[in-house]
Amino acid sequence: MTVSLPRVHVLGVGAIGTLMASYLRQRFPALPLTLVLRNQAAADRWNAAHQTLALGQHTSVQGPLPVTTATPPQVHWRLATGIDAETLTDSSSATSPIACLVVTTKAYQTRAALAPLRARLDSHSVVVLLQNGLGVREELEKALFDRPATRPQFILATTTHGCYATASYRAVHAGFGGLWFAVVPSSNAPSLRAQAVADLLLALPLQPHAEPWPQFQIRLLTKLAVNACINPITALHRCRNGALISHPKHRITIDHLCQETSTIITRYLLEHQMANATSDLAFSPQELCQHVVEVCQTTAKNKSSMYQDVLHQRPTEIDYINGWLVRQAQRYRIPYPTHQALVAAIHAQEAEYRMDKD
Ligand code: KPL
Repeated sequence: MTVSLPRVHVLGVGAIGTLMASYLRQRFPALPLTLVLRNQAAADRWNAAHQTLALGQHTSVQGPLPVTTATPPQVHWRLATGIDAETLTDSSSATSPIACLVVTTKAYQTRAALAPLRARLDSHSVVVLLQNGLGVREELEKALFDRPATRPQFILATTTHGCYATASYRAVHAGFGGLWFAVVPSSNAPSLRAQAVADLLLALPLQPHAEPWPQFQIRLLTKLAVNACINPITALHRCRNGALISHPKHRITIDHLCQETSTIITRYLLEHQMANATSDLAFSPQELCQHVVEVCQTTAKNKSSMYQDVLHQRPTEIDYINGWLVRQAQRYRIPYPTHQALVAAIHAQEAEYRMDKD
């Protein structure tokens, strides 16, 4: 049986949204592609950008560097044309069902961004979530898709491609990494459409890897653990990743974070029956610390994504990184003083610049 290419809607057209939509358009020129724009201002910017997406490549790297780097394909500017746009606030905007929605909004924006599209998503839809941290899917299920029978099929994805926006609908693909994803098991019958979307992702020249769900969960937990032990310290001390390993004070904080994180994740693995010799080892305090130090070394010159958020006075993803660990620790009644202190300190910074803006 052949499944025709579903129309793909992309929600969240920042750096990663531009990367995904540009590569989808380049790789599948006949694929129907629609950008979902937040409001009229976004639609005006789309018109000012001549309804095109541009993805460039520079040799100088800004923004978070991927942990694994390889040479990006030698293309300097890709211009993606022939893309439709829908504005959420436009009363005449489409009401037709959405077959495939690729969501690249920040974790904390996702629920509000998806809510206006709820009526267009059902168990035949596939939603690809590309957020940092953990907890977004569970939040969406609780708030928007509480009836399992009408839930879309979720695909969770994570990327190490380094990409930053230079203007609206313009981004630079600065570092070549990989794209990993997994279809989330659901009680609904496995859908052919989820397979078609997985095939689309696998065909992108972004080093894609489809993984079984348990293996992918370990990948996400590992990324979360590393981000939780690096990002908030760099954001609070306004330092690059490399500084964390050269300052004894930061090394002590990392040690405490690794201890707490290891205990929390080990309990989580047990609860979800994911514990085995390999995962237990990966999340021992020693292994975790070693991994964090290695990431600090390989990304020494990077400003972490949370440091950049704080620098630009944007909300951070702390609630989906350390906040997620805190929520698990509370459930398990495990102490989490270092994570708690960091979450509180980042919230205080966010509140300060929110007040400055008001
Ligand atoms: O993923 C990252 C981030 O900044 O969010 C690390 C690995 C810490 C690189 O900066």
